[in-house]
Amino acid sequence: MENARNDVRDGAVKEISRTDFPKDFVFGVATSCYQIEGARSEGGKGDNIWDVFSENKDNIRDDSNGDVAVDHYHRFKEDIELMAKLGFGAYRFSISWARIFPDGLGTKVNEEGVAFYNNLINFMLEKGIQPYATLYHWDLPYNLHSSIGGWLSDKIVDYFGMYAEACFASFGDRVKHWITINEPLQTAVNGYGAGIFAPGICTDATNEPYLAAHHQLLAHAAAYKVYEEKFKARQGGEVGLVLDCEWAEAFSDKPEDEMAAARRLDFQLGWYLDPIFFGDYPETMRQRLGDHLPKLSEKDREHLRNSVDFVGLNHYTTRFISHVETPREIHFYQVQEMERNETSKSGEAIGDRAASEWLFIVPWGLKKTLNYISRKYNNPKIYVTENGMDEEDSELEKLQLHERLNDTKRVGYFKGYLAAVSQAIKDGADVRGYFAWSFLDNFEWAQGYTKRFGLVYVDYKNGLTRHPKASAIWFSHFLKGE
Ligand code: PNW
Repeated sequence: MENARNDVRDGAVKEISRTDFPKDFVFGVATSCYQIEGARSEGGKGDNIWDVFSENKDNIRDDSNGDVAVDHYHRFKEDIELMAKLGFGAYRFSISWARIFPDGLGTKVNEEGVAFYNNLINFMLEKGIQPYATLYHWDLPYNLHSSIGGWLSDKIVDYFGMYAEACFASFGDRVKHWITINEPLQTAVNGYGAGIFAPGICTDATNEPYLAAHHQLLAHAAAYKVYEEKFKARQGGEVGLVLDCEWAEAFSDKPEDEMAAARRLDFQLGWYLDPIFFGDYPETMRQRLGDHLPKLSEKDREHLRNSVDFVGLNHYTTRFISHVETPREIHFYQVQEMERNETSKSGEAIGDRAASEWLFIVPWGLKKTLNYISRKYNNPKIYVTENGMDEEDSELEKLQLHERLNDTKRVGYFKGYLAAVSQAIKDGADVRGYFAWSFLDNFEWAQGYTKRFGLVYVDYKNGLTRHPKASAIWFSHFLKGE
């Protein structure tokens, strides 16, 4: 057991090279529109829930917002050129729903919004970069929130279907990899439970997160169905869902800790993948949540069944999980009857910490997560759609620019995690690609600009200029086999 962990532990990493991966393995970088685009009211865009959520300064740590963000809307050519120069073959970006349908209602496509993404996609292809497009990365058109209650309403399913259809019709001749929804868990738990993400709802955390998740699943299935029925034969692309999952390592070999760790994985991945691969929510969730967990009708099950061509995994970190007896509360974390630990039973830290308090550097956790998905869900095609670490802006502020760019810890992170991916492939997991989060420093949601996840430094105080960090240069050498 210890050995299995040590082989990819940070610091003990053998040099990883491009040849450790299959020839056609895809390497890319990832971003999302609200975090980078800016241009809040340009090009006919409507407001989304993050535009409005960030107007309340209490919601964002540095009182900031994405009104300008890193101005990718106006600088996309420079950004794509840099990506190409570094040698990345793919780019995972997201489409702003409110640029395509400003009020979300799906009545009239906003042609200016379509034009922006056409330009972006065409420029990527011109530079030899394959587009991986996410339809929903947390930025619901505000009108769909205020008029119908957003993800709490079953009406959202049809609206999302219409939006997906418009995107497939407009961009599907060139985009061959689609992600319907990014991390439905975060939207459900933080958007509709804890209220720390838009739309900031925390009125009924015993029911609403599960309802919001349910509707996201059905919306995903609706989009998958539209693609299958109307576009797949002609366009030949694939559609997947992106889930976030930190690895859950049992705190001890006591059966109750092992069961708690297994339960933790059910509450992260099984919540979404069990309905898709096995036809229902995990039994562990049903037992604990009872009627708080919505029921899937026969029709829902039929739509959901096998509704992914690939599984997208966003993975950042790992925790030890131990069993705790908790009073029967329905809140997402308590109801799992577990506790997350940052140190092992023998008191050893699970890994070095990055800037975010939840992010510990534990490469072996990615290998285990990939192997788990592969074994449990009959070896689906997997893309690692996000993986990366952050640094604290206020710490970097104390340094000269050239020192800020010397992100050796991040280089170590990528080496370790890439080695873990290559080991999972050797173990038999069908991993097809890897996307580093994030291409650029950007708006880190409730943390504003205080956390930097980029391979490329953005100088917020000097005209938003871009400066590749050591990790970007390292990646570039890695990709070119140097
Ligand atoms: C992702 N966790 O969210 C998002 O997709 C990105 O938009 C975001 O910028 C990035 O990670 C960094 O935070 C996460 O609890 C949410 O392990 C939760 C976790 C990790 C990532």
